[in-house]
Amino acid sequence: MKNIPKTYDQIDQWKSIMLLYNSALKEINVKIEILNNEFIQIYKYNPIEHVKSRLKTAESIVKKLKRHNIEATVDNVMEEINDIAGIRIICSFISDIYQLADLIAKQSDVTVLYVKDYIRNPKPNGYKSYHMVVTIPVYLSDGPVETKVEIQIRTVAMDFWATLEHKIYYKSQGDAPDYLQQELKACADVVDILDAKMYSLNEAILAWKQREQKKTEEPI
Ligand code: 0O2
Repeated sequence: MKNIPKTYDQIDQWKSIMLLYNSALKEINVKIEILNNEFIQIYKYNPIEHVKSRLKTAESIVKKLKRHNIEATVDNVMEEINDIAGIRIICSFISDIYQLADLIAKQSDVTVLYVKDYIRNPKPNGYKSYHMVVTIPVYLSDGPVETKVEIQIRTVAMDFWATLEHKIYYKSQGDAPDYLQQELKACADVVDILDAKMYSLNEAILAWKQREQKKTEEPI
């Protein structure tokens, strides 16, 4: 087995791997942009607030391997770490999340390896997000290479909670006192209420708009 880059050969190998994951990220980004543009064109509606993508740093990869007691080798990185290429899609409403996930999964060159639905099954700390690990072919000079990408889809409110929790707690690996964990969970519950309220407000406004439109269309 090869070790994490120490020699020039290994550094080259590492660079090739990162090029592969970076290319996979670009391909997924284009797919998402096309889906969003199509939505705007057909339904005059934009389900995606914004998209962030990133390549996991070597430091973060090694830390994750250590956390799972896995030796830091290049083979292990490719086999065991599923979020080297990560993309996060921030949607307006929960319904957008499932619709988008479905559209991504249906693309003929995308293979869904597995899904972790932390929206229907939130983590005990309150974390909510829809995760899909997919592969997508990256066409190199000597043929296609199926490359893993982790897609996280969540609402603006879920993202607000997860981003701050990541900053203040997630990386502390459960060392923080109980009362702080409870406070974070309480914040996650507020986020749930906010998501549900914004969704029902949106539905109510759409229904009101339809009624108003009908009124103007009715003969006098
Ligand atoms: P970082 O620093 O964000 O990259 P798997 O990938 O399925 O083999 P893993 O990684 O345990 O195993 O899967 P999971 O649970 O889907 O977590 C993947 C990523 O989701 C994490 O990556 C975080 O980005 C995010 N995540 C998961 N749980 C939490 C949580 O409780 N709080 C927050 N804020 N984010 C979470 P990393 O590599 O752990 O961290």
